[in-house]
Amino acid sequence: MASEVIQYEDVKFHAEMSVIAFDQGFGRYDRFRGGPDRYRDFVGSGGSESITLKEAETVLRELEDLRTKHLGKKSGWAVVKKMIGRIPSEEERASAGQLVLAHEIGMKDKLADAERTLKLIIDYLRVERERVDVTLPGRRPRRGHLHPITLLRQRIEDIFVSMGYAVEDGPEVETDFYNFTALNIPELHPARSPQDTFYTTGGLSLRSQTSTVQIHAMRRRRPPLRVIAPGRVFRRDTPDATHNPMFFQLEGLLVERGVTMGHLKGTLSEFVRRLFGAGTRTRFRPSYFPFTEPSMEADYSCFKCGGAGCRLCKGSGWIELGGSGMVHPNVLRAVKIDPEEFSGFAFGLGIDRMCGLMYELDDIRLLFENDVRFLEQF
Ligand code: FA5
Repeated sequence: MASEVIQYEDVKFHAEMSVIAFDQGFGRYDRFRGGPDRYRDFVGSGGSESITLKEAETVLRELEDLRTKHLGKKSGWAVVKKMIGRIPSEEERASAGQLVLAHEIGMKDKLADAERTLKLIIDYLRVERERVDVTLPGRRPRRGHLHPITLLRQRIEDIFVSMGYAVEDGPEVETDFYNFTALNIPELHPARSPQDTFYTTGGLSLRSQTSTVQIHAMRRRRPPLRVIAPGRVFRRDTPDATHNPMFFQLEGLLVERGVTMGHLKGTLSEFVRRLFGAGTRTRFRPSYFPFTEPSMEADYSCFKCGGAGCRLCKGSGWIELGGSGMVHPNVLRAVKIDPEEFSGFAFGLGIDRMCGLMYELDDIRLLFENDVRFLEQF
């Protein structure tokens, strides 16, 4: 055919054959034609025809293949176009050119119409797939709750706040002065050993009792003052069912004019009545603390058996509340308060052991194991 002379009729024939072949191939995609709104028939609630995103993407790829096959560089159509140049008559060449162009536009229009519909369907279905239904119920986050020690601490705080006490805070890392010396425990004093704590090489230590806050409070606020100071303390104690090397205490301090042991006893008695019930009794035993004089241990009647004796109170009917006493004059002097003018009382409770008793725990170490099966019970 290369050297053959080509006539208009030849081009027309080959062009029409090619168009027929194209139309045969395109036939199954014809349903996607119909103008810019045709896609609506396939998507949304009003669509009468249906197609999935995957199907639409496949069809779009097939249309691209069809275009290459029938109109691409190596297609029969490319041959037809080349034939035009070999028509000797200029007039016929022009007519053949127009004819071929008209057919080409016809085929391309069909492809473009179907492709536009498919692209719109694909866009719509992709948005649909990624759409978030904001009306669906959310996933509820698991809520934590307060630790049993915190719950008890808050109950104790509420009672003392209602009696006019302010809640005071103090550092957990202390100097020797606050932890011992100012509390009337000089160097080499034997009272340091049961309160042995953790020291840094720089002369600091972790406080072994919240009594340190007595000194901070008296330096910060001058008397008259009423404070409680809950917080973490640290001791070189070997862990067992009633001991931890880290535990919580709550300190109380009242310094005013004319304070007596009667005020101290009345305060602690009222406190246990509010915490454990109106029938709760107290008793006081002599004791020793370097920073109080006189000193005493306070006990309260067992909240479980009412004093008859049970497993909880080990048969005695009494439970130990903590240490207490009248603030030692040396302590007042250490913070430049005149013991002739002011007097006061102080007390210190161990929250962990109290918490253990109230919840009937066999072992206070459970409180710090962070086992949610345990913690979820409170
Ligand atoms: C003191 O720490 C004094 N500061 C209390 C005090 C304050 C007396 C004010 C006078 C005036 P003691 O060492 O006894 O006292 O400890 C008080 C409470 O802490 C104890 O009753 C106990 O409940 C708790 N406790 C002591 N060691 C531990 C430990 N290793 N683990 C858990 N709780 C402990």
